[in-house]
Amino acid sequence: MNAYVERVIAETKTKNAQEPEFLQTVEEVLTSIEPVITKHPEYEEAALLERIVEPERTIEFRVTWTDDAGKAHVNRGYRVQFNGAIGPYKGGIRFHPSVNLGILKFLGFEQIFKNSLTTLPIGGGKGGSDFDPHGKSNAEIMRFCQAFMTELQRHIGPSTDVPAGDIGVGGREIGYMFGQYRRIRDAYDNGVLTGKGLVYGGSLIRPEATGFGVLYYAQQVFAHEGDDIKGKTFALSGYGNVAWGAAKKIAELGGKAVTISGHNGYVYDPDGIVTEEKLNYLLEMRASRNANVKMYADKFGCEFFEGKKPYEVKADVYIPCATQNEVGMKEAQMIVDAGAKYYFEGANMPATNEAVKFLQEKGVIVGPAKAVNAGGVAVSALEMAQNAQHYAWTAEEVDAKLKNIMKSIHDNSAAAAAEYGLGYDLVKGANIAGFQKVADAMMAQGLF
Ligand code: NDP
Ligand code: 2IT
Repeated sequence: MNAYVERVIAETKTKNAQEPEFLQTVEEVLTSIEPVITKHPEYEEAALLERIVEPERTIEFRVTWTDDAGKAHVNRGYRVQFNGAIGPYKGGIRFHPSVNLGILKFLGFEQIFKNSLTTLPIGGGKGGSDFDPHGKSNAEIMRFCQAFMTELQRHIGPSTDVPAGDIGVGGREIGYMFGQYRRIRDAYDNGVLTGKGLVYGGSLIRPEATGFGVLYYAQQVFAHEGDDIKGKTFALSGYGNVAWGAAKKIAELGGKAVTISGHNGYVYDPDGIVTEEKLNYLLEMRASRNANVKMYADKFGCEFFEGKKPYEVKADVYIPCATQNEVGMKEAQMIVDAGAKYYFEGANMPATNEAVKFLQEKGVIVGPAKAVNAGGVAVSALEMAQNAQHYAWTAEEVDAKLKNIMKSIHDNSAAAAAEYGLGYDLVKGANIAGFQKVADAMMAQGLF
């Protein structure tokens, strides 16, 4: 391995020993950009890699809120402003009990290269809290969002840092956070958050963007392979925003999503999640106080497999849309055994590094998260552009731009891999293409 890459990985491991998810992505990205580092010895003199693995700023704060009985609770809030070389920090907010600084650093690090790949001017950031929205009333969610934004508002702005949604944060939460920002700052800075409701500056297609983008990217891969989505079965994990958008587009393109999942198991629907009623029910489930994937099985008379993951179902294409590291070696083996040729990452880092390598070795085409799910943040950047113009584009305009962006991401990744003699390796290609632009910007801007 390149000695500089090796040294920075080792130093990062020593410095961040308590952050396994962050170390996982650093190792994955740095090893795959090795040929670029070898080609550019000047990066070492400028400590480029040491800088790129260190967030420009991390903010950690207390969030105090009261439940419906009047009892006070304290959660931890965070914002990681990882890299602003190519634009304002941009990335979602996650509310989930597992959230800690290491998880947000992994997500923020991935976001740097994903955002660079979108071709739009956005830096990388991520935030969140260990607050658990499951089982909370609407009023409790509102009070939590207000308390969270009361502190966060002093660190963000339309040209400094622009949060959006992620796990546990959708349109409702963005609305409450935007309301609190406006109340405190007394300014209609609607470009400060994305994923807003349509009536106060949101963009058409933003709710669908991540899932639609996954399929637009997949279409490019299918075209490369001389294949077609029509008639294919898809195994999805998750039942939230990303899974919903993906299932909807799969149905539109003549495919069939046959599984969805949550923390407690998965549902198998052999007829496919293809009707409007079923697709809309996913939205209802996600919004309900006791959201749980079993609700789908109960409503539509399908089987629920408690405590199991959907990878045991045979499908042509696998698209994880839930959380990190749900695909280990066991699940990767199931995907290979099913004879599937395609695996696209809707979620962020859904597989271990070992599992991704194994899938590629076995000839499965892997579409990596930072390319495949970039449609969400790309339409967020289009929302920022519309807000800055005090204007709104039609759904057709936004959708056409999203399609073009996903094609560029695929083509630029494939071209970067080819340039370094890596064949059609979309994983390394995405890392190289995403990294190169950020590296050029950092080198041009001097030491920072
Ligand atoms: P949602 O909150 O809408 O849905 C999350 C889904 O993941 C639910 O089905 C949830 O099930 C499941 N899930 C969450 N945590 C776990 C866990 N620990 N184990 C098993 N299942 C879990 O989130 P999104 O759809 O927005 O996000 C899904 C993934 O996509 C995440 O990795 C996110 O980072 C990524 N992503 C999201 C984008 C967006 O625009 N929203 C853009 C790009 C990537 P349950 O409720 O049962 O826990
Ligand atoms: O992981 C992601 O790209 C997101 N959660 C979306 C971020 C955004 O700013 O729209």
